[in-house]
Amino acid sequence: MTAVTGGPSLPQERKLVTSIPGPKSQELLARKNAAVASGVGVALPVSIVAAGGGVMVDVDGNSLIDLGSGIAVTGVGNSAPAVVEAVTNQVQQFTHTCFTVTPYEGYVAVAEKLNEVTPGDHEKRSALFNSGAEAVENAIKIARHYTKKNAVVVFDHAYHGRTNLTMGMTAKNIPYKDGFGPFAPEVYRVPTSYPFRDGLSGADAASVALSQIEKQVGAGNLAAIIIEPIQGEGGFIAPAEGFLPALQEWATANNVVFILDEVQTGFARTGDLFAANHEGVVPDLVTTAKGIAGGLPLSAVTGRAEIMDSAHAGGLGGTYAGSPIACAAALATIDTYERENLTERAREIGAIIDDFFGELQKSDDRIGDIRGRGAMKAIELVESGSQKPAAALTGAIAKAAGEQAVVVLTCGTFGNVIRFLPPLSISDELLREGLQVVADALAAN
Ligand code: PLZ
Repeated sequence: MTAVTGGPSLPQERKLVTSIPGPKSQELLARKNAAVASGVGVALPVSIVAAGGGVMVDVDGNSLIDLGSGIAVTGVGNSAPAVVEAVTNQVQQFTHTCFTVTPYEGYVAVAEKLNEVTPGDHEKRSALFNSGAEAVENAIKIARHYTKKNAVVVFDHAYHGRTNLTMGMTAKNIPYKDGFGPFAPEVYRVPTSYPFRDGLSGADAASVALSQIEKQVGAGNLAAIIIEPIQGEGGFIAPAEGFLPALQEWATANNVVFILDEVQTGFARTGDLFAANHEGVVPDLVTTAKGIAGGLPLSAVTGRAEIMDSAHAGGLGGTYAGSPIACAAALATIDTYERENLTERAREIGAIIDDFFGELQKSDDRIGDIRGRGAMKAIELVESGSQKPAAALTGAIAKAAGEQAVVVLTCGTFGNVIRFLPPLSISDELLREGLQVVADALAAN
């Protein structure tokens, strides 16, 4: 097969030329199984050779509709032209120095941009890293250093990463934690707001969480509260209105650093540049990654100058942290969100998904809940006439959609949520076609 160039000029179509996975993808899968550690699983074993707009093309020539964006990363689209150009220019200049050895402008420019666009107009500083987990680890380091306290509060259904500290902060045992302990100490878990299942108002859910924090941890020991404004891997759980502001208020009153983990929700995905903005919540620190750099590995902690500056020189960093290539990509990516008004596009995508499943829900009560914001939407599937999670059905739908050349991801503590995270560069037609394939799979199961 001749090389296919990715980006938005790829034919925007769903096309099946073999069964999925096709023979060449299966060859790669066999090589993968012989060469790659089994712990590194794959959701859909198709071998991708090009991607852009709203499609991914595999080695067998199938063209798949992408409803996952590589887990909320390629918001601007895969191989977005501005990103390709910025990265190409940067690799021709220099590829690496290590910012903490000899600095360069791209890192500083990304920090300036993050300080400008993240929630709140107070004075801020940023520090750059490689992955979401690394950003979360560093946010906790910084909060502990600033407050001189140790404890960290996390929530039911939380996901914060796969490193030792962030694994302990993550709620779900299988597959993230099982057998991988012991975990770091001083991490305490409290109930979240899960309107579909707890039926509580935001204020009531917050008072449950806060009273548990006061009784079991104590503000005098607590360095930070960290929460995803919409929980991602845990099931796209959007808290009831008022929950996040109540947590923030309590944290501020108690000298506790309030951290929002916007690794999955960040950068236009939810119909605003950050999910915090929907309720006017201003975190002390915010962690970002994924959508920040159009597919290149970059993450950040951004927050109040006095908190960020409390760590001594040399206390924060990493060999590749804030790579010049990833920084060039980030500047082009953030500019693209703004230039192409992708927050508006995310809201349009959200409205299409809401309408589509809202209609379907009228005749299929297995769609228990439709939730999320913007282009971060999900359906929670239950057994008919109940709230019992329908995990097997959810898995069957994702599998069937994959076989019909639509990439969808599942999530949720109970494994019964189908999530939609399309690239914001997808067309309405492709999006609707992808949703219809999911609906057909639901009808057939
Ligand atoms: N915080 C809110 O969503 C990453 C992980 C999928 P990394 N989520 C996808 C998997 O199976 O590993 C995530 C997140 C939130 C932190 C992270 C961690 O980001 O870049 O994967 O380390």
